[in-house]
Parts: sequence; C-alpha cells; structure tokens
Amino acid sequence: MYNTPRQKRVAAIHDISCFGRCSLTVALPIISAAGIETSVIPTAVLSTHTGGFTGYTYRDLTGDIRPIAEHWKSLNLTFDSIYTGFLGSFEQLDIVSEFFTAFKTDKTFIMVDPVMADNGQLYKIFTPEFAAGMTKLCTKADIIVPNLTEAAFMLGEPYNPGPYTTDYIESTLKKLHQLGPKKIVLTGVTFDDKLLGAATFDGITGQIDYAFSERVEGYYHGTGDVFGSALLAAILRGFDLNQSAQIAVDFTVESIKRTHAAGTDIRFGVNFEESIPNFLKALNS
Ligand code: PXL
Repeated sequence: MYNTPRQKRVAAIHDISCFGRCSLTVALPIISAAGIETSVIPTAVLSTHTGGFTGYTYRDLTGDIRPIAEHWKSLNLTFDSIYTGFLGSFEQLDIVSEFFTAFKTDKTFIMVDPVMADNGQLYKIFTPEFAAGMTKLCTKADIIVPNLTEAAFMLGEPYNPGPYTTDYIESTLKKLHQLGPKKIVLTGVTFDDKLLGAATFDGITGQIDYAFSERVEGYYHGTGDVFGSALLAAILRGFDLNQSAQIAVDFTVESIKRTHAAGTDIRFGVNFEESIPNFLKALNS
C-alpha cells in the first residue's frame, strides 16, 4: 500500500491574501490535494487581494525571502518544482531569480505565472518597469502561464480583447517562446462566443494544442491561480501538457459554475474546494 514512488515537492512563492481565494490559499490546498508536498514562501501578507477591495492591509515580506532560502539551503532541501505567482515588490524579482539559481537542478521544473495584469490593464500596484522585470524572470522558466493581457505586456504589444484568430494566438505563443521559456500555456483564449480556454505550446516538439470548455458567465478573482495550481499538479502527476491544461480548464470551469450558481461576490474567489473530488478523479484516471 505504501510502495509508491517518491513524493514530489513544490516550493510555491506567492502572497497570502487572507481573504478572497487566490495565490497561496489556492495553490497550497490544490497542489497538496494532488498528493504533492507543498512548501511555501509568502511574498506578502494582505488582508484581501487587491482586485476590487479597498483599504486592504499590505505587509511586504521581501526581507524574509533570502533568509528562508538560506535556511532551506542549509537543510539541503530540494524541490521538484518551483512555482511563482504574485510577487510583492520589484526587488523580489531578483530575489526569486536568485532562488531559481540556488535551487535549480536539471530535474527542477520552474513555473512562472507572471501575475501582473488582466482585462487589458496592469494591476494597480504594478508599474511598466515591474512588467519588464517580470518578463525577464519568465525567461528563466520552464513553463509560463500568462493570460492574454500579460502576454501583451510581455511582448510590448497593445492588448487585443478578442475574439482571436488562430494566427494571432499561435504567433503570440511563438513570440513568448522566443523570450526563453520552454513551454507556454496561454489563458483566456477564445475564437467565438461559446468556448474559452487555454492554448499550449511545447517549444521542444513545436506542438500547439487547445484545451477548451464552454464559456461560463462571470469574471471571478483568483481563477488564474486555480488554473495554474491545477496545471502544475497535473504535470507533476505525469500528464502531458495538453492533458494537464484540459484537467486544469475543467477544474476551473466547474469551480466557476458552482460559484456563479451560488451568487457569490466575484471578489471572494471561486468554490474550488468542492471541485476537488472531480479533480482527483481526473488525476487518477
Ligand atoms: O490572483 C492574482 C492575485 C494574487 N495576489 C494578489 C492579487 C491578485 C490579483 O489581483 O491582488 C494580492
């Protein structure tokens, strides 16, 4: 019963938004539920995320990241994957890049979600310089998971609100790949008013695929983190890139549908918790 392969271990580097499911309050339960050990480095502690709330508290933890990394090094800890999301300050971009150098082996899978923008706009707390720094961090990743707004900022192009053509999506994937990351998963892809999902590009094989689901109503905060966490969990559980994207799309859409049916405030994040049983079924299939 216990004769299973060695358990994988992820280092998840995101903020803790104490209320409003996103970043670590999403990554930790989802990746853990998939059977993967999840160590965390909080980049900041906020009373809520910044999307639609005002008056939130913000404690920057930039000064804690290097000491945590140094302590982990002294313990000889190793990670199968490093997953970064919302970074709380410009300086953290360099610190996280140092963390990659310190902990990367030829087996470490680095996923950078360049959390900085959505719906055509940078999040209020970020500057164009931060976007350039995040783009530089992405060059060090094995996989990046930008949405189409983040992709536009990374490429220095105007935001295209869609619907998109396959030419636009495929040239965007290829240009992002030229920045350095080996694999790209682009979210928010749609060619019509019925389907929405992700496009995947494997820079090693040149393969482009799509993972779609029916479009569901409502814009909910934190769905990028639900998607990214599920994607990483599926990849680490051995699914290929496109299968992993489909598992992550299905999990995210089920969570959005349940949240929409309940009439929950869009700022509170999605009810991914009750989608975990089906997510685990997909991972065990
Ligand atoms: O889900 C992305 C995210 C993560 N963390 C914080 C945020 C946001 C998006 O607004 O504000 C603090």
